[in-house]
Amino acid sequence: MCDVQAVRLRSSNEWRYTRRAVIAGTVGFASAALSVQAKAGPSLKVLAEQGGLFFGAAVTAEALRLDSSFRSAVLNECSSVTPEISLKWGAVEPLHARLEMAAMDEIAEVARVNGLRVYGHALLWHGSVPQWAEAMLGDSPDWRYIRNYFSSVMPRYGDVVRYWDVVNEPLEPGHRDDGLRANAFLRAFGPVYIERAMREARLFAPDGKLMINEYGLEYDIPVEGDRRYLFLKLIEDLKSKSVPLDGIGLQAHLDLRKGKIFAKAIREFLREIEELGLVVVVTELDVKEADYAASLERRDGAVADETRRYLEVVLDSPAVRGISTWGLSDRYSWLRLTEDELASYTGTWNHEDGQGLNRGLPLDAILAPKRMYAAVARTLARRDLGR
Ligand code: 9MR
Repeated sequence: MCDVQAVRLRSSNEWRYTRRAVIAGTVGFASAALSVQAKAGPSLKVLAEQGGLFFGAAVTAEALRLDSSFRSAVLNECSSVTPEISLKWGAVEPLHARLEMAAMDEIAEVARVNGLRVYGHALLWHGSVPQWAEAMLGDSPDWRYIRNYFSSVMPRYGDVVRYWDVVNEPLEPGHRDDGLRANAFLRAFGPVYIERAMREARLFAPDGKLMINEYGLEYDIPVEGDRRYLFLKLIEDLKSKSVPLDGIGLQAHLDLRKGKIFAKAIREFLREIEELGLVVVVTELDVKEADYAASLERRDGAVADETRRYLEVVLDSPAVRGISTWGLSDRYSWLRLTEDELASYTGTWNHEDGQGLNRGLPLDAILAPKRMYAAVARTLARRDLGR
């Protein structure tokens, strides 16, 4: 029987707890390296390459540095890594004019040494504006803060970064006709901040692929329908002004609580994107589960089925250039169970083997490939055959 208090304690900071424990070596993941090696068949990066794509995952510098079995899995499977945190403004310049690049330098160096690309996530994002910038942009809008940030990171990593999420999550339906989110940039500079950011980014990355990355575009629910529509309108507007926009990132945080993906709408959306001549990258694929009490087989089956449904639609588009998952192993996932979920599933799992975690990434907590891994592999392989 699970002790509620213990679960709560672990859950309130569950992911960090787990991560720290792994890093400290206090949690037994001894079979990890074995299970990765035991996997048969070509890696995801090889399958992706055969279809002209890249396969990547979001990582932290800390996990790459301290968790050697995880690092091996990343190097085996990925041709691209996305810094989960280290490139964001809040991470790079937590205090004004005091740059902290060590973590991002580490990720870039791992990429250089091992022949990987870095996916440049993310420059302007409401979720990572340093406090000083939030205040200063509020008091006296000065574009130089943004220029300094761009000029500090873009040339420095330009050799390994091909794609840049210049603007992340600019939309928030339901507030303004244009659907733009009232973030610090909109408040300081008005809607033109997006155009300005893209033009600024072009100066520092003349050959980079400049992207806008967005979430919540997959399901048949009103807010996501609105977001698909508003996203297309925004892109059309930018293209009509010859703004340097090369492509869009589809975060693809799939969510089994929302039902099944709305394949028809996604197809239509992608067709419009193709017509606008833009490329597409799936940037943050993972799956939030709906039922943690089901058997592992059912849980992993549901995650894999939704992944397959989504990738079958998206990989059908000639505009797609690559897929990244938001983490590679459930060991490091931002998808933590909510308090309510933990309360309702008390006693269901044994945390030590990672079953108390969300199982929405290709590898489980001991780095063994799950059915989601097979779903990604199979859809990538089919794209190859289809060419
Ligand atoms: O997964 C990321 C988490 O570890 C960070 O604390 C957080 C703030 O930097 O950002 C998370 O990543 C987000 C991504 O940058 C944008 N899309 C949603 C992701 C999950 O929140």
